[in-house]
Amino acid sequence: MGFFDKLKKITTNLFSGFSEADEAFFEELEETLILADLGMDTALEAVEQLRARVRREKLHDQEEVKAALRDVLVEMMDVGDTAMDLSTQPSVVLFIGVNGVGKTTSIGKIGSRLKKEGKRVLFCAGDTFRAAAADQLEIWAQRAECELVRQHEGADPGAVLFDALQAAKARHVDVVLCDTAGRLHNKANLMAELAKLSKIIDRECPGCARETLLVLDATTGQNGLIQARTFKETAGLTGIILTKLDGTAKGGIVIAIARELGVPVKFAGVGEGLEDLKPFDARDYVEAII
Ligand SMILES: Nc1nc2c(ncn2[C@@H]2O[C@H](COP(=O)(O)OP(=O)(O)O)[C@@H](O)[C@H]2O)c(=O)[nH]1
Ligand SMILES: [Mg+2]
Repeated sequence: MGFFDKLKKITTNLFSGFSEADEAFFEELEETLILADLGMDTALEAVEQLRARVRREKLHDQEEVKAALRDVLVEMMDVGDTAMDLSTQPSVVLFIGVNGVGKTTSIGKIGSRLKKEGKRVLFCAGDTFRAAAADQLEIWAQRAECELVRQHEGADPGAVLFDALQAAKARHVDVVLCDTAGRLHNKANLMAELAKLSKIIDRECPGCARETLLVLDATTGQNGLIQARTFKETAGLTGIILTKLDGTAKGGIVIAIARELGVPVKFAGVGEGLEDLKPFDARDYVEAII
């Protein structure tokens, strides 16, 4: 079974009655893509591109049209490097996003992957808003066999990050994965908090490789796109982690996000277990939904 087999196919009905790529087909395709949460603009553009390709390449049968549709969607998602830059020791990765999207869980899963690749990984419990948040990260640290730096509830996230970076340097940690609180979607707060964290990284680890990953819940569909726009304006995102792709028919949001924000999706989550997150592969993904 492929990683994306838990995704729902979005085009089954569309191609079941396929006879030719005529106007009726393109109209139905547009509707299907909108329902799958590509959003109006991205759906229209995908259909436009497919139409042009069908005409130019004189495509007729179902398999040819399907393959062309897959190519169009894969190309739309090709907006940048999907690998993380972890080229320095330490490298620092910030995980941001609203409550409940899967930040802490994703840190656990990514930590476990990096650990298995032989890296020394340290989690930074930067969500100090609730004591339970650090407890949850601690459980993931044990599961993933990663180190953890935490403080008391209500501590300054900047102080926790400072401690984590000190520890990382002293222990020759390869990657620091930093959790953040989800209550920062007020733009001014978010900007101030991220600027502060960024300054601490600059001071403690000048020139280090960094990622700022926005975690989004795929089941929230177009709402996720709105969140992503706000975060993009304020946070200097380097990538997206899309969680909860398992069992949703709204997986098309991946395509809308990549195309409209120009930020690559770097990881996808399809469940709650340690193994349920992988580097995002656009080709595998499109083959699972089309
Ligand atoms: N089905 C599914 N659930 C997920 C996935 N990622 C996270 N979750 C669940 O979403 C809930 C919130 O996750 P959490 O990491 O605490 O979110 P945070 O508030 O952003 O840190 C938890 O119950 C997770 O198990 C995923 O890819 N698929
Ligand atoms: Mg959390």
